[in-house]
Amino acid sequence: MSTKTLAEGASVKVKPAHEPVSKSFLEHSKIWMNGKMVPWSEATVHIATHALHYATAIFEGIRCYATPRGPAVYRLDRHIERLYNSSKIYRMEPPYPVEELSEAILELIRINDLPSCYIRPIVYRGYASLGVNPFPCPVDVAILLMDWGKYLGDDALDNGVDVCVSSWSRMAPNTLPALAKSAANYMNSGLIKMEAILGGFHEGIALNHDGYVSEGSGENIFIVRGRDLITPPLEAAILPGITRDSVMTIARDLGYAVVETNIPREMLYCAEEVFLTGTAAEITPIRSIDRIKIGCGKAGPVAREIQREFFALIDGEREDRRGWLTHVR
Ligand code: PPE
Repeated sequence: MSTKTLAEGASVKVKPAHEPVSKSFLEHSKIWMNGKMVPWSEATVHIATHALHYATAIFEGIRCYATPRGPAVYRLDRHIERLYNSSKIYRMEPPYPVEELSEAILELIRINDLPSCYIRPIVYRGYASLGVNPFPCPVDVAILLMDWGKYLGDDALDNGVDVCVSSWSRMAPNTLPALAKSAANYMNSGLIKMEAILGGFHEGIALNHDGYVSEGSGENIFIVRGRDLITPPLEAAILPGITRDSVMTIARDLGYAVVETNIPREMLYCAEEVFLTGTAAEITPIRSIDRIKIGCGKAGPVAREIQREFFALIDGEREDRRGWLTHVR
């Protein structure tokens, strides 16, 4: 646990996402596949799997945190709801009731006896026949547990990251639905991410089809202006992030005004603070954009305040008033 002192003297503790679980441990873990607990080595798919050729897959990324009351899944219901909604959009709803899939996640964590982990449920078109038409192929479901430390680097939460505005845009409306967390959308994310890495940045921010700020390759984005927290609206081709929703709720509780509106690119450069949100990225401050220093060039006080509230729930320092944690045991 690292402790940072802000200019104003407030002490901020940022908890690591979870204790690391070794790769070899995970490779001996069980994976849930179509209702069965399967050893890691046997959880394979055929090369003719439809999803491999046509990206016919929907997935989620969920964190299970180590809390004082044992492992707890963060906002499980909302993630499952988004998984089913994404699947509905693509006419490939999982052949299991919501409750069964939620329980399967909890059971998998129990069976693998993990204190914390990153959960990756995936719904995909399996093997029947190739060709664009997905209908003949079965809808298969799997749940994989992984270890995922800090998404954008070990010190990202404390020190912030350097990002660029990507030359790639997010999907235009009527192309690929941005509200669905589909594998296909991540080909776009991959282009944004590779360009950023090759340019020496931690992450890339994409604009949308109209040239307004959309989101990072795997995160939503917020800017701070005084007591206002501004974030692009759903129609800016963003994934409706669950961390985004948590941050908006926490910020309102703290007395900030949350505004969902189009953000012109240049507003990023002049913001007092900019930060990214996501399950993997949690709340990651941005210290520079296109090599222009943002605010004081380090994690700003608003991002730190929201981080503190976010982790206070997980650390058991705040009561879980909204039922955001599902305890595994
Ligand atoms: N936008 C995108 C494009 C995105 O991928 C994520 C999550 C978000 C916003 C934030 O959504 P939420 O997690 O519900 O707050 N990205 C996942 C990681 C992507 C990856 O596999 O890499 C995640 O954070 O789990």
